[in-house]
This record gives sequence, C-alpha cells and structure tokens, in this order.
Amino acid sequence: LNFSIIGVPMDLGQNRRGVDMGPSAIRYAGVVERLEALGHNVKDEGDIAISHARKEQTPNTHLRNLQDVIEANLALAEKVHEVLTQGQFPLVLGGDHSIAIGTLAGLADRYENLGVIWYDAHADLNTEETSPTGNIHGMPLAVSLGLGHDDLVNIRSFSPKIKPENVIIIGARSVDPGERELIKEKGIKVFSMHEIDKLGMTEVMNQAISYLRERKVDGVHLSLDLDGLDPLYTPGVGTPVPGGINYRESHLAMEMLYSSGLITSAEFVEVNPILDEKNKTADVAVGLMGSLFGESLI
Ligand code: DIR
Ligand code: MN
Ligand code: MN
Ligand code: MN
Repeated sequence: LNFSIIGVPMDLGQNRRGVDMGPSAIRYAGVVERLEALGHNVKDEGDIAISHARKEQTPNTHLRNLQDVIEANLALAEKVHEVLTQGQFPLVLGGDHSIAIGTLAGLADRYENLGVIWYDAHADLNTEETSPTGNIHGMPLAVSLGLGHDDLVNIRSFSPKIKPENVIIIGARSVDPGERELIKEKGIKVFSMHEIDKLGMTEVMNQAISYLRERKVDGVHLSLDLDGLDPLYTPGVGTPVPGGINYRESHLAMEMLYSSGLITSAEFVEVNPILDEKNKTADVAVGLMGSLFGESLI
C-alpha cells in the first residue's frame, strides 16, 4: 500500500491535556519503519495545524472548544480528501477521537457506501443534548450520522457522511443512556464486551466481516480508539474503562481484517503519552498497525 500518514495533535475534544502528543508518540514508536518493513510505501504528511491559542467558548452551547474542533476538522477533512485523490491510503494518528469527524468527512464523498468499524470502549454517539460531559470526542459517530451541531455535521457541505446500517461498534462497555437509545433507534450493530466474551473474537470478526460484505460496502474505515483495549495494555488513554479487549484478541481482530482485504483507511486515536507508562500505548498502536497491514507470525 501507499500510505499517507496524517498526524492530528488535537486535545480539545476532551478534558485531559497530553493527547495532542499522540502523533509524536506513535512516530517515536516507529510507525513509519514498521510499515516500510512490510514493503509498504509511506509518506509522512506531517501534522494538521492545530491552534493552541484557544478560541473563546461559543456562548449558549454545551460543546467544549467548539470553534477549535470545527477548524481542526475542516483542515483534516481537506487533507484526507486530498491524499485520497492522490491514490494514497489515509492513516490518521490522533489526537482525541473528535478528529474522526474530519476523517470521515474527507472520506465520505469518495465512498458511496462506506463501512465503518468503531473499535472503542465507548459508542461516541452523544449529541449536545445527551452528552454528560460536553466533550466532542464522545460525539463523532453521531456527527457523522448527521446528528449534532450544524457546523460539525456539515463539514465539506454535505450530510450524513455514513449510514447507520454500515457501522459496527466493537468493544463497547461504557455507553450513555442517550447513546443506547440511538443504537436501538438506528439499528446500529454492536459487539459489546458481552458478545466478545460469549462468542470469542474469531466469531465476532467473522460476523462483522460478513455483515459488511452483505452490506456491499465500497470501502471500510477502521476507527480505533486505544481505550477499546483493556487499560492493562493501553494505560495511556484519557478515559480508561476496565474489562476491555485484550492484547491477543486485538491482534487477531487486526489480522482478520487484513485477510478480509476490506480496510481502505484507518485512524488510531486517544494515545496520551503523558498518562502512559513508557509509551506502552503507542507501542501497542504500532503493533496493531503491523497486524492490520500484513504482519504474520509465520
Ligand atoms: C462519554 C465518554 N461517553 C462522553 N466518551 C468517550 O463524554 O460522551 N469516548 N470517552 O471515547
Ligand atoms: Mn472514542
Ligand atoms: Mn471530491
Ligand atoms: Mn473511547
């Protein structure tokens, strides 16, 4: 593959500083070398410029740092769109998960029927009305489905970006009441920790892959929040939730996605080296990219 790595040093979609250093931590963990060793071509596009001179809060909204999040995602969407037109595979490094708004906006006019795998402890389906926190990193999936603040929903001037029946959430274990309602209302496919425990990761991934094939998707974006894994393996995340997906299960999931040949773009988000132990979380992220892009043991 011909990768374009796009760093997004964004930490304004949530409360804990340091996740803006995620792209550096992942580069330090050797992402470029790891992919090149697999025979891929890798172009590092550098980072999207994020202003750390924070804008004034938008009055009468519960959406934290709204203007900064809009600006960053407008720039990211343009960049993702640009690298796609060059035939590159977009690999986005976060940064908090609010950046998925821009990634999906940049992908969406290229794919008529994009599939999305959301690997996360959370559903990221809140809106301003349902959010318990006001943190936009808890909202990107809802925004991409067309629900949320107009300026977020209409990035690149169209909405929605994706269809609810093309979304699969894997690893959920912390879902807010409003998100649960939306999952039911839209019929979003969820493999929570309950299904992973009960069926095992092999069956979960087989079902997920068949589901997307039946939907006749023309591309699949993997949005991987490192908090989907158990914090034992990825402690450097802002909102850790115990009882998560383990290390081997996660590698197996990535290996099965590689074999499926379905994945056409990916992002790895919420790596916060300030909260980490010796860059463990970025190391795991790069390891998972290895499995996702062709490493095998034998
Ligand atoms: C929570 C946490 N559901 C919120 N969300 C997180 O703030 O909306 N998403 N951490 O990754
Ligand atoms: Mn998330
Ligand atoms: Mn276009
Ligand atoms: Mn999460």
